[in-house]
Amino acid sequence: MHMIYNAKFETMPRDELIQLQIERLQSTLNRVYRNVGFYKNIFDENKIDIEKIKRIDDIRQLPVTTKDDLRKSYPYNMFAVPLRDIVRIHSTAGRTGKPIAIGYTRNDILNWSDQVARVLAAAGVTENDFVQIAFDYNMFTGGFGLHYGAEKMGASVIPSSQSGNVERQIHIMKDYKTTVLLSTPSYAHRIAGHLREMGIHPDELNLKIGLFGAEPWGEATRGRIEDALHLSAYNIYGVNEMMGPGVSGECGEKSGLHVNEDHYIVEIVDPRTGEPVQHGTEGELVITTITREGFPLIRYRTGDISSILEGACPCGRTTLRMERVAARTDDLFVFNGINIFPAQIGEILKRATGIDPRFQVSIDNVAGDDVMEVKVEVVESMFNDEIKKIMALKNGIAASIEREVGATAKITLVEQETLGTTTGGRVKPVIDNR
Ligand code: DLL
Repeated sequence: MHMIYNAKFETMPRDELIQLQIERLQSTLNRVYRNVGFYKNIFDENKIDIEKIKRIDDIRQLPVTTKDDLRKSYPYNMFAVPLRDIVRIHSTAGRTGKPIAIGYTRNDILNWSDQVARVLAAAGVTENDFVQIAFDYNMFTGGFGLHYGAEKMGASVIPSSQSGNVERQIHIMKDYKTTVLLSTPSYAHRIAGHLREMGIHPDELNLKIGLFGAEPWGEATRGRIEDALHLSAYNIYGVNEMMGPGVSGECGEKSGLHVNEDHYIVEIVDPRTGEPVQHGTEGELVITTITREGFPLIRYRTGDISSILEGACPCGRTTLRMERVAARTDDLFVFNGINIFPAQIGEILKRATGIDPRFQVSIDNVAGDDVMEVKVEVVESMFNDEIKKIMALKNGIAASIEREVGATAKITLVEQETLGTTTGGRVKPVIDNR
């Protein structure tokens, strides 16, 4: 049985935990009402009397917060503390390419580290481990978030980041005797592929545990990664707006992800009506932060499809478990750990072509590597251009996607009306064949 990092909160009797959630929710509501104009306005508009939110189910009376609300308040309008109290800023993709800025106070960072340490411990990581963090260290929360948590638990942290050079990653793993790998599942796949090419048997490495997240993956992928890297693979979930990784993670049972409920209240709602659904029913995951100082969010619609699992977990934790996230309610897709809205690509295409072309993104897995192709419908006259001009257009689009979105894509120009449409005449923006 793996160690429980913060037994006080992870094994708290449910009635006490719920009481704690209510108290923390009330204080959060008071703070956002006082300090965040957006919440004052929507609470007033909806005639919300925060004093009347007394039971956990009362949360349903509160309005939801969406990604668009956050985008509109870019950069600092949703921060609930003076900027001098912010010690860190991360960011995430908004719907149309305009980002969302996320602020953390010193306390937020301490809480976040604790949440991550719990998730690592639940997978069996201890202070004796060498933890290689192959997530990007930048405005994305993966690298820094996991780093602080792993360091907090006392592990030896190797911040290798998600470098394009997979062989270097493997050399580090070999030389430093890495025992725990943290990355996206697709990157773990790439590592496995390179290992084979380099003729290194996984037993020449010291890997025991892998924690993978930031994009959807299932049991088939778990099996493939475990076989290829000879480790035990665990799912970790998080959202930049909710600090980052650390919202939930699997324990030794590998049957659902335990939510850090002393920091987050989770609900599942019907994505069409917004009405809460019963435990066990699939719907959209909605999260409320209840300890966050810098960037508290009330009923944030994550766009992720999940469900709440019923019943106690044999691991001893009393916290609710969520089903792994396999799909989203919107067009956001995750490619090599990067969140991308098709609209971001649309903006680039508009600029590059001078028209507003129809396009379709397709994602495939080719021999373990995820690859992206963007098909763009261009007007016929463009095909009459010299080859040189066409090449320049394609290269320009690819370079902009690389620079602005951070992803490599193959660009294919197609004639108008060749992309298939769904009912309603809309081109399906993303075809995910992974
Ligand atoms: O991906 C935070 C993170 C970093 C999680 C490292 C785990 C490990 P964002 O970039 O904001 O944050 O992306 C959040 O990614 O809404 C899901 O759609 C998807 N996602 C994250 N974890 C998982 C997972 C980080 N374990 C979005 N399974 C979320 C499926 C996941 N999807």
